[in-house]
Amino acid sequence: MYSEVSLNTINDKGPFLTTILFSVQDRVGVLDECLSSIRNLNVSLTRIESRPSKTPGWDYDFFVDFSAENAEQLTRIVTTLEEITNQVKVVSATTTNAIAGQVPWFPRKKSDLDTFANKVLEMGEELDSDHPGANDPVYRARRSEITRIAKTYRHGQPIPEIQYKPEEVSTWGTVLRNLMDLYPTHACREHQYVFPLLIQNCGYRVDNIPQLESVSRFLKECTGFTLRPVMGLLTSRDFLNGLAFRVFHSTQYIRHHSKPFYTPEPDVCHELLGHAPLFCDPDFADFSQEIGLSSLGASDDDIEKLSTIYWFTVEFGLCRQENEIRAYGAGLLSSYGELNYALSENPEKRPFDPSKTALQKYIVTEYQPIYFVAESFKDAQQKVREFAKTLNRPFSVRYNPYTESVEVLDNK
Ligand code: HBI
Ligand code: FE
Repeated sequence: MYSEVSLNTINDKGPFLTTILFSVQDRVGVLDECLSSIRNLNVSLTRIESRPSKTPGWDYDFFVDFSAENAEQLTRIVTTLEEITNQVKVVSATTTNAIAGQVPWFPRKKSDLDTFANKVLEMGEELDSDHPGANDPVYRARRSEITRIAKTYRHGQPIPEIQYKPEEVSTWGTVLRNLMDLYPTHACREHQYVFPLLIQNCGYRVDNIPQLESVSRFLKECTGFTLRPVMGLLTSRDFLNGLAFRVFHSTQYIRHHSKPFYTPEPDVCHELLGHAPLFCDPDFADFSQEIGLSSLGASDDDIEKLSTIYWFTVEFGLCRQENEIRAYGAGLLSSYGELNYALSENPEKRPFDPSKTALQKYIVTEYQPIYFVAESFKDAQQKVREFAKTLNRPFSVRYNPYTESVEVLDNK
């Protein structure tokens, strides 16, 4: 299951960021012996994780990460461990030059996403001057009250409920009532399939704003996706990294009541009407996670390309269904005006092809002049996976759903 690095094939000089997997049979002190043997070689560990072993005859697997100065030291660690247990594998040994010099930090497990909680580009309090709520102190105070939840939220906690004010519910109702008219003729079949289920299970109604926690639980049952509250815009890198763990960062506040059909940023209408329904679809969930996995440790240039792909798919994607073109992008499914426009004759439509789509320039303040049409989510995922192989990253990753963590494989 794990790519095993053979010690005598390591030619690089090192140092190596190494992950070793060793298994033990349960007896008092055995882990201590293994770790002491590493400590005695003066090597410090950066991670240790355990799990019950899947290999017959062994009780526990341990994954340990450390930096080995050179191939000799790595060999010595392995041989020393082999005196205690003969079940030792080098899962990966990547030169730290490659890692430290080029590879940005990235989350290895779902709870690492807690580190993004305070890292927002725009703070709740400091709205741009052209934001409809910029000069409304009541709106701004309400926003800070809601974003505080995101700031203190930690992995594993239930998302606190919000008692939305009548004015907020009315804004939501206005948006929803309008969009419901267009969904039957404009939304993709996946959106149409799940919408009644969201009405039944999560309180999607014109007189009720659904709670993130309730929607998150429902998504989890459908595809394993979960929502995580966020204060505002994250960097593209952090935002895409979340998708690798099937986590969608979702705002919880609502747009300003003075302009129910306009918001310069994501809000709860955009997240719950545009994004959430699609994450209920298994193929779409896989597709989104594929973009996320490609973004882990990607270069800034590659993040740019993946963001552009995200933009023209998850946000503004169209797809072909029974010889018709339908919308699946959240930016369309949450905007009456652009949903109508996108399916009209006016904008240009091109087939989705990641290597071309990734280079397409776009503007965020107006309707898109060009949309990309996917054949299916499975096809789009396959294409993104092929595209990801062309990005310059010295390793590949695999998601382990049991541990909700990524395994880093040194071969591409
Ligand atoms: N952050 N909270 C949040 N929501 C988004 O939709 C979002 C983001 N950061 C970046 C981003 N979208 C896009 O610009 C893509 O680049 C990922
Ligand atoms: Fe969005």
